Amino acid sequence: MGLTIAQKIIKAHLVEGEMLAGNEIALKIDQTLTQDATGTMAYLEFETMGIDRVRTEKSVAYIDHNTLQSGFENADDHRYIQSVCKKHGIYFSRPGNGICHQVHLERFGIPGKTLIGSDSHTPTGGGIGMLAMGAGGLDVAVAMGGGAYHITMPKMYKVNLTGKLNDFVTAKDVSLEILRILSVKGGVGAIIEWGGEGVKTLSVPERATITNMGTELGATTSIFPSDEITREFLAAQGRERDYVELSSDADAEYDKIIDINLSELKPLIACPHSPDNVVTVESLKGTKVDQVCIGSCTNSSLFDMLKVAALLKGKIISPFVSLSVSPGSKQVLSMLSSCGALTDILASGARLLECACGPCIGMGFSPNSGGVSLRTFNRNFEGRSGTADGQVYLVSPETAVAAALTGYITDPRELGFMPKVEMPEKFKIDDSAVIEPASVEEAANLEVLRGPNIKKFPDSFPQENTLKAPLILKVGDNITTDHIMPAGAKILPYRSNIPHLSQYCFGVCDTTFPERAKKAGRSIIVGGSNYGQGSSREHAALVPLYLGVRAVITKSFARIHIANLINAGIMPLTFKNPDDYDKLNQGDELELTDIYAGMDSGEIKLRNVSTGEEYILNCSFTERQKAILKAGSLLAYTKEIGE
Ligand code: MIC
Ligand code: SF4
Repeated sequence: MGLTIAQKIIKAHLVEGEMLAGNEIALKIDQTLTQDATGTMAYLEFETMGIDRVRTEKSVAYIDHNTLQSGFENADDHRYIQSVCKKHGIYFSRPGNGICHQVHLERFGIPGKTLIGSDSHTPTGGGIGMLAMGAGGLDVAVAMGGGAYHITMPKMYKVNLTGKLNDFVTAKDVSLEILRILSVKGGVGAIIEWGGEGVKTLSVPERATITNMGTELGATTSIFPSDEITREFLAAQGRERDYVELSSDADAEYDKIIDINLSELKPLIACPHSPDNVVTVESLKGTKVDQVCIGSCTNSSLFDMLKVAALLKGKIISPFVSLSVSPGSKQVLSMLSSCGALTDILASGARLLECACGPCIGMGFSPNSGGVSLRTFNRNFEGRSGTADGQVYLVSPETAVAAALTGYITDPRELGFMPKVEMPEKFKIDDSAVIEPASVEEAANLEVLRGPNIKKFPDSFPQENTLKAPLILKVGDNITTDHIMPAGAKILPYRSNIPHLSQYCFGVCDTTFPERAKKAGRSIIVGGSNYGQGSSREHAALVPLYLGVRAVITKSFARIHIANLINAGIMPLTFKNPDDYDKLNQGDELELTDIYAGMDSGEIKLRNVSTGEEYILNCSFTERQKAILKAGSLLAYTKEIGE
């Protein structure tokens, strides 16, 4: 049987396990990336492992999430990351150099290589045929130390593209269409390969928009073939040597095939508060808009920005709308500036923000109360914008410009003529904002600089055979990591300070949770399906751990979050009968007995002490996962086995 693109890369990197969907496999990781909001924790974990120098082919640390440095906290964390990088062999991309995924695609990504990043949108690299996956910080730390990355061997889905996008219909609309078809749970346990004749009509930045947003499907990753278009992109980045051709075999088999005819797509929009809440832009025509944001790792390429500039040229935005534009990288910004496109953007009345995540992670530019904000981003989870009742819609850059000009949700096709935008033959190459690590000799004498914001890592608790604890919080379906551990300008500076962060845990759902959990000492959370979707932040496991959470029982989990829970030593369990979810109430006293035997048999008994009822919970832990839970955490386990 032939192989898919992902299967070929997996085969070439397999260090353990069998390539059968559902089996645990371990992969050799060629490259890693971190960003500042997850990076401090990842490097603290790396340091605990006592390894002098990273063992990957290339590891890069980006500072892009919290670049405001509104107090010493972030400035200290950035200085810490920079000093760790210098000492341990990691490249350091300075604040201002751009968003990790955009810069990595431009300067470091290589087709056919494996990449894991402590950020859920790492699959952006799939746009050039990398097997790129989001992971928790600890998994990235282990990979930097040369350890393998463990995942469940995914199923293979294929999206077969035919036709060609019409003017004003974009790669973002393709992403929204697949979300409409599959939903935010539809990609769980799968890798999505994009193929078919239509692929040849999509440039690398368009492909990267699609693989970036594949994260919102819950997919392990998404990937495009590496072809002539990839070669041209790499050559334009001065990296033709990194090109390898990659395609699936003609007889490769897929678990699901979805057909999309690009020619038939219309401009789409995701309504609050979920990326799969998708309708056509024309169906919302006339809705008043307060704010428009263009940027984020989904839509901040030079290609996107040049289209925005061409559409804004000679026009002035509506006086009732505020428009922000954040180019994805220093390369994008400097090229926009040298060709004059930046002037067209600014002349329209737009505000230029730094080349960083910015409003996407709630770092400023929050909408007014109840305000309607159209964003070219990938997530519109409740409260993520920083305004609790903000109404965030996800759109393409073209739809964003149409709304900024008219003040209302407007089908961009009404703008009339779409100016032609070409990809440059050569990008402007200037890597001066990437600081190289020190040589081995030099590194030995370097000091790592730590600030007072870096607090102790929470203690881990080896899993005991019985767990008796109250059901401290019951939540519904599709709980995101933004619910569990919110981000935003007020909280993000404390990503290396778990005690401080803990005050905000589950704040969107229940502000009394942190106090109640602390008082209970140890506790259990119950959730619905797709619990923990969204970000890769391991803080969504570490903070509950700090507050005493010992087990989370749900209908189902999102991939990265379940790994983070296990790594932190919190037991993730699912209801054998999903209807039992309805029989549990917040405040019930719960008891799990014979946990060790249950881990082996795959079923653990849950007794509701308050009602006397009993239920069966599923757990399908691998031997390694059982050992991690029994040791108390992945770090404790790694130390135990002396990896
Ligand atoms: C996000 O988009 O939610 C983030 C912020 O980039 C996160 C990482 C984080 O929480 O630091 C992600 O997607 O993994
Ligand atoms: Fe940054 Fe937003 Fe992309 Fe996350 S989704 S990496 S916050 S731009």
